[in-house]
Amino acid sequence: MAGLLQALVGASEKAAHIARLCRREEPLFQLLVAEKTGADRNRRFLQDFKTLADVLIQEVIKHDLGKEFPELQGHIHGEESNEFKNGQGETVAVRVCATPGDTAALLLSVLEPERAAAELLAAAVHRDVALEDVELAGVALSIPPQDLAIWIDPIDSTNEYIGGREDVAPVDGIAPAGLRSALVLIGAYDRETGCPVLGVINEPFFRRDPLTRRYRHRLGGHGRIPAPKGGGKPGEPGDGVRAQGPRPRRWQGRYHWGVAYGDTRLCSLSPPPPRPVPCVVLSRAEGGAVRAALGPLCGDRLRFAAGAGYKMLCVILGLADSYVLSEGSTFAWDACAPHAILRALGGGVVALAGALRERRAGDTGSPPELVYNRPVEGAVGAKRWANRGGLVAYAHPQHLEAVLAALAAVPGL
Ligand code: 2IP
Ligand code: CA
Ligand code: CA
Repeated sequence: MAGLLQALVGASEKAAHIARLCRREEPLFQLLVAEKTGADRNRRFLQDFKTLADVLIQEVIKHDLGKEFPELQGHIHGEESNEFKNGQGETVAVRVCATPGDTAALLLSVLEPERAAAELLAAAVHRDVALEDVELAGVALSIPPQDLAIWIDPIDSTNEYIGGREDVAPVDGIAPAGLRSALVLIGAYDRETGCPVLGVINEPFFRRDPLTRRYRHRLGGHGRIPAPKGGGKPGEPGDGVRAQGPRPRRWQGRYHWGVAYGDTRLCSLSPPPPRPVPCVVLSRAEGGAVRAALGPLCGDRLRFAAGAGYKMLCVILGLADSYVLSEGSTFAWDACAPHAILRALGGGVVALAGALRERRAGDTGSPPELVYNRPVEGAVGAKRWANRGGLVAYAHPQHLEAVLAALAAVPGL
C-alpha cells in the first residue's frame, strides 16, 4: 500500500496550515479572537467559527484521504460532525467542493458576510501540499487500506488554540499550556482488531519562524511581504501575503509518524532512553489521590500540561516517561495516532481501570492495550468513543509496571 502513510502526513500538513492560517490572517483571526476582545456582535456566530475551523480541517483530511484511497471512504471518522447551523438557523453540511470557488460559496453560507475569510479558507482547502521528506518518501508499506479505518482529531487542545498564548515557558522541555499543545492527530487502526497501525502527530505551532520578525520589522508591521526570487511557497515567509499588524512571528510546524503493523515497527523518531526514575505528565485536572500516589515514584518529576495528544507526544519525545489519566475524558480520536507511534517505539497505551482490575485479581500478564473499533455499550454521542476508566501511555514497559504498582494502592481507581 504505497503512499497511505505519506497521504496521512500530507493531510496533516494541510490541516496544520489551515490551523496556522486562522491565527495569522486578519479576517480569520478577528473571528477567532473577537469574543475575547469584546468586539462580539454575535456570540453564537463567533462560537460557530471556532467549531468551523475544526469541522473544516476534519472534512479536508477526510476528503483528501478518501479521494486518494477510495477503500477508506465510509471508514474515516473524527471528533466533529460536518453538520453546521448558520446564523439564519439553516443546517449546512460543510464539505470540500469541486472547485475553490464552490467551496468558498459554501463556506460563505456559514460565514456570511465574511467573504474574505471564506475565500482564504477555500484557497487553503484546495492547496496542493508537496512533502519534501526523503526519509518518509522512502517508506514502502504493504498494508491494505481496505483493512484500515481512520480517527481524526482536527485540533486537539482547542482551548489552548483559541487562547493562543505564545510565550508559555517550558518546564524541562514540556510546555504547560499555550499554542504549542494544539496538535493535529490522524491515526489509522485495523478495522477488525481495533489495533492502532499508523499514526501522525502534527505540531502546527512547534516554534516561531526566526525570519518573520525581520520581515515585519522592515515593513513596519504592514504592507505586503515581497516574494523571494524564484517565488515563495504559499503561506511561507515571502509568499507575498499581506503582513498583519502587531502580532509577532509566524509559526513553523513539524510532524512525527509511526508504523506498527505485524512485525513492522518504523518511526520518524528513535525510542527515547528510559530514565531510572520516571517522569510522569498529568492533566492539571488530575485529582489529589493520583498525584499523591505518583509523587514518590517520580521524585520531583510530576509535570503538568494541556492537551491529551500533547501529553502523549511528551512521552513519545522522551520528555516524560508516562502520561496517566484517571478519567474517561479522552476519546478514540485523541489516542489513536499517538498510540500507533508509541507502539512503533516499543511502548503503548493501556486502559487504566482495566489494567488495575486485572492486577488486583492477580493477573500478572501485560494489560490489554486500548482498541479503536469498539464503542462503549449503552453510551450515546461522543461518549460512545470515550476511553473509559482512564489510560496510561508509556514508552517503556518497566515504567508502565511501576506506574500501575503505584496506582494499585489508590482506593476508588
Ligand atoms: C481535549 C483536550 C484537552 C484534554 C481532553 C481532550 O480534546 O486535549 O486538553 O484535557 O482530555 O479531550 P486536559 O488538557 O485536561 O488533558 P479537545 O481539545 O479536542 O476537545
Ligand atoms: Ca481532543
Ligand atoms: Ca479536537
